[in-house]
Amino acid sequence: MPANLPPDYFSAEQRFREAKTPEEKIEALEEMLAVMPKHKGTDKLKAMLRERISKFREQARVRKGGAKQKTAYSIDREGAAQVPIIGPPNTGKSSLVRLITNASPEVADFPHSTHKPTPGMAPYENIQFQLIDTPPMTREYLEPALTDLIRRADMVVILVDLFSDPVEQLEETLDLLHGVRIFSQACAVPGDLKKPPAIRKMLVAANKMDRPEDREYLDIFLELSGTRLPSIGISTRTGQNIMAFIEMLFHLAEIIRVYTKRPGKEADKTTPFIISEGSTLDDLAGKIHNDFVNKLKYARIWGKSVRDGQMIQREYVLKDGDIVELAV
Ligand SMILES: Nc1nc2c(ncn2[C@@H]2O[C@H](COP(=O)(O)OP(=O)(O)O)[C@@H](O)[C@H]2O)c(=O)[nH]1
Ligand SMILES: [Mg+2]
Repeated sequence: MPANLPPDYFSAEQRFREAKTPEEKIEALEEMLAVMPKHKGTDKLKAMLRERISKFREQARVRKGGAKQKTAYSIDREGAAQVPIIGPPNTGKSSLVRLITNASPEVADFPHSTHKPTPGMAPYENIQFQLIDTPPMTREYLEPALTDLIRRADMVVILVDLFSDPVEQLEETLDLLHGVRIFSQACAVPGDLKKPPAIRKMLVAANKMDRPEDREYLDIFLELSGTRLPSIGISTRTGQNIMAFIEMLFHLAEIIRVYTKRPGKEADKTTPFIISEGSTLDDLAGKIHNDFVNKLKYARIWGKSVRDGQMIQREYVLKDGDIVELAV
């Protein structure tokens, strides 16, 4: 069992043991996965939990007695992270997904034009994020399948309209999430919840910042909302800050890209291993193959903060962009 598991993990594990239905088991397992620290030594445990989740999904399916219930809201994760774009109607969620992914959800100047989630892949250098366009969240109607999708995601973008009371829009969206026990990394979780909360990394993007002078409105929004979430002003119309937005996703995801090579060969820089920040050489080896950890004779590294070809130990903490030569 990896060290440093947080108390939330053990309370979810307790719930897992007490769960009676496959659905309850899945919920608890997903929470265990979500609260697990993103550093060394958790990869195997994560794989095991994912395996158990798919086992209980199968059980749930058999119990329901029918073909696999694939709804529009069960979207398989692809790429480095799954990121729903959520928020009130008309803030530009569909426009954003249209602009930076290969998907083309419908954009309209009236609210509620999006009825079902649409995933698309957004490239960042040599990796991709899976963004998901979603139907609006309002106090009048909150789709339970949407909140389930948010719970399964790696992180969440709350998109507000800089010119439609963004303070209220952000507050309303956060209230709705809190109502279904989904909290951000930046807020205090109430202690009196009947069921454990889900903590998701969140980012706030204020859209429609089309003109340079609109920057002032962004500052006012940030000041008035007092939000401690990472925030950025963007415009899907002009493309303002769109690259910076994708870069923020990369930093929030807390992942690094590492390339491997065999002695005497060149590294393939097009297909990185995507691993959690803080992962060690041992974690990387375990990810390549179970046996690899034992077979590994030595490893050398090329990177920004090391001497070229320097030998590294198993507990060496890898950095984004490192090239590792693995000798077996
Ligand atoms: N001025 C401006 N309008 C935008 C921008 N992004 C989207 N819109 C408009 O906002 C309206 C709603 O966009 P849509 O993407 O359908 O929003 P959704 O309901 O959140 O999916 C449409 O009329 C868009 O053309 C932007 O960056 N600037
Ligand atoms: Mg839409």
